[in-house]
Amino acid sequence: MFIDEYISGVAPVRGKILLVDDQVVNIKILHQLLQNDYDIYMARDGHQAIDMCKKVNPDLVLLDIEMPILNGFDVCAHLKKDATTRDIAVIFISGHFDEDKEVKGFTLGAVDFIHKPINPIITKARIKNQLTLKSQSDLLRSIALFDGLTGVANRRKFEQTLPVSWLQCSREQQPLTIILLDIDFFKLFNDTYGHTEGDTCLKRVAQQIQDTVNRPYDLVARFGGEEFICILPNTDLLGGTYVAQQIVDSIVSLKITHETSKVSQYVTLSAGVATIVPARHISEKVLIEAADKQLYLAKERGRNRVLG
Ligand code: GH3
Ligand code: MG
Ligand code: MG
Ligand code: MG
Ligand code: MG
Repeated sequence: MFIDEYISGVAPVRGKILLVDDQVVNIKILHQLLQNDYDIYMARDGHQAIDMCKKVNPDLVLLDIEMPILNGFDVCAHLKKDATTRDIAVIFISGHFDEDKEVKGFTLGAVDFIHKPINPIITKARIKNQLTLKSQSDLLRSIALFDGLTGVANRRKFEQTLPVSWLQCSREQQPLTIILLDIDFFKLFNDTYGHTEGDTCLKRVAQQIQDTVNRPYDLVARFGGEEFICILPNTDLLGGTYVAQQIVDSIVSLKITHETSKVSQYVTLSAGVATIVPARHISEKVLIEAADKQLYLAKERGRNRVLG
């Protein structure tokens, strides 16, 4: 996800709505009401609803409460527990007004309730309001967590993600790898071509790193000025070093001219790689410091290289 998509409006303007009801007739009514304004997806039971949420990432779910096996409350609780579906807005559709049920629904994280038989005009208005709120909070979240210049995750997002990956790898006794990347002689690049060209270079480098590191649980973040950091869960030192070398090679192949660089005629990167099988009693700092040390050595040994 890149912040520019939100700001420039490249992201789809049509909201995505998932309709969940065990009775086809109810889905049909809502579908007819909403199909002209939104992209509509449908699910007939709770399990299907959860799968669809993960697959299509809708903006909003209209969720029936009374369903066999997994009812609407169970589905909502499930969505709110999972970081990948937590931000989807949930509106419950209920057969009749029931105070206790509504309180329960809101406590679980629903944003609204609609009662059957539905009033088409009010339902449409409520849905539109909720989708507006959803897009505003998506925008705020992306501004808070993504770097405004390069579009990759920012330091805050990195600091939120590292403990999650740490815990996950610690539970599974899997290695966790960090790659720290730093552009070589970037001060000279700015001095030679100016700060605006420097910014353009940073964007291209960030995009290239992001394109190279693309497994679902990996993260690429801007760590500081011209430094980037990658989190690679379930990756050992060999795998991490391989990815780092791919990044370093791919930056050279961008052929961004850097005539004052002391290592190449093009912009290059140096990389430090470190791996650990995390445990709760070890601080995450240890891993970053180890990668930083390797990066320092990569610089010292000539730059445009990976050390791990
Ligand atoms: P080294 O190979 O040792 O890493 O040398 P370097 O010149 O890249 O390292 P140094 O830390 O001396 O300089 C980093 C430069 O990155 C200095 C700073 O002006 C530039 N920089 C940091 N953030 C930005 C930015 O947002 N835009 C631009 N254009 N330049 C930036
Ligand atoms: Mg039902
Ligand atoms: Mg630096
Ligand atoms: Mg430096
Ligand atoms: Mg540098």
